Amino acid sequence: METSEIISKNNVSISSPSQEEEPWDDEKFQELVESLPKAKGYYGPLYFYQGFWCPSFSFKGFISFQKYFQALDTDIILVSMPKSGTTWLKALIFSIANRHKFSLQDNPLLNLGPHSLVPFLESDLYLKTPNPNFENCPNHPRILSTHTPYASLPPSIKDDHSKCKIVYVCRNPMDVFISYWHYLGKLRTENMEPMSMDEGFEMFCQGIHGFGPFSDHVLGYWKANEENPNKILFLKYEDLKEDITFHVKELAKFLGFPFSKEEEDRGVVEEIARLCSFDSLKDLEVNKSGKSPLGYPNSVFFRNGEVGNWRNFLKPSMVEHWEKLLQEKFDKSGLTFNFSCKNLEG
Ligand code: PAP
Repeated sequence: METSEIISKNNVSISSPSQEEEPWDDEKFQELVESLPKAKGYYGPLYFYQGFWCPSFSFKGFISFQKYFQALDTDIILVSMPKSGTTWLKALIFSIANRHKFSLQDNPLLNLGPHSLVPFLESDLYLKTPNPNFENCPNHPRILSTHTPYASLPPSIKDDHSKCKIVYVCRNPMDVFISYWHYLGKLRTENMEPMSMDEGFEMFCQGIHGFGPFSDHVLGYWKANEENPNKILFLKYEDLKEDITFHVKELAKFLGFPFSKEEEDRGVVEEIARLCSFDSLKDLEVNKSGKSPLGYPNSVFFRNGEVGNWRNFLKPSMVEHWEKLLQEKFDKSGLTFNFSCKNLEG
């Protein structure tokens, strides 16, 4: 069933939560869960809520995050679809914002994974408690991360008065799917039902995947960036790969920590880019043998970090089908991805 059909069938509306609402008890939460459309998902069940598919394991965390999170003007909120460059951006933003606190040789990234330094809101901080103690946040100013679609962000982040910054990173959906597929393959347990890549791909195309549909997620932030470019920075993984120095400088400027001429002359921009590069992070002991706050091996966040790796896995017929669907969605937005099948066979 298409997501749009599910939306109309279940009369799902996208509403912002009110801060005055009663705190949620378990019973109310269970009632909500029971009322929601559900899908199998290729890594555990998904619940359809406010127009997106939320992984069941982070649903409670998401509800608490949306209801109770109070943004500070100094907050930096990193948002992404899973597998779009979250780990990379966590490392970059952390290093840019904290570069005056320690030298690069003492950067905590050398001993802690990016996910330990920049926690997820719904699937880490609010997953553990509806009232996280931000005093324990591993970074100041607070750099926090979420996969939540724009329409469902807590009001305190989107508020006209809020001066917090949002950095959004997106990636070619074909690479997102392939990255996701390998990631979940590594985390799958024996008691999960097997699923073929064709079946997983079909679900992704229909928007039935964690925080999907992809197009709604990306377009939500694309439009928000068009309306408010000083608050929301929209980045593409592929653009960072092409010119990381330029984007590190842009990121620093946007966040309000621009590099001085003296820093640029000393090569600080290049040093940060190098430290946060795929090869450098992947080879750190902490990312080879350490664990993320959710207990996943850090190594699952580093596969090959390539652009266009999907060409090794997807058949032209699969790409053609999905490309048509995406083109309809992105048609007038001005946002494009490279779906060229050059190098594909069969
Ligand atoms: P998350 O949203 O679950 O945290 P995320 O970090 O977005 O995951 O995705 C991991 C992808 O980013 C992997 O892509 P791949 O499967 O296509 O290889 C991973 O390799 C890539 N990645 C991780 N760190 C970096 C980095 N420093 N530079 C470039 N790509 C990276």
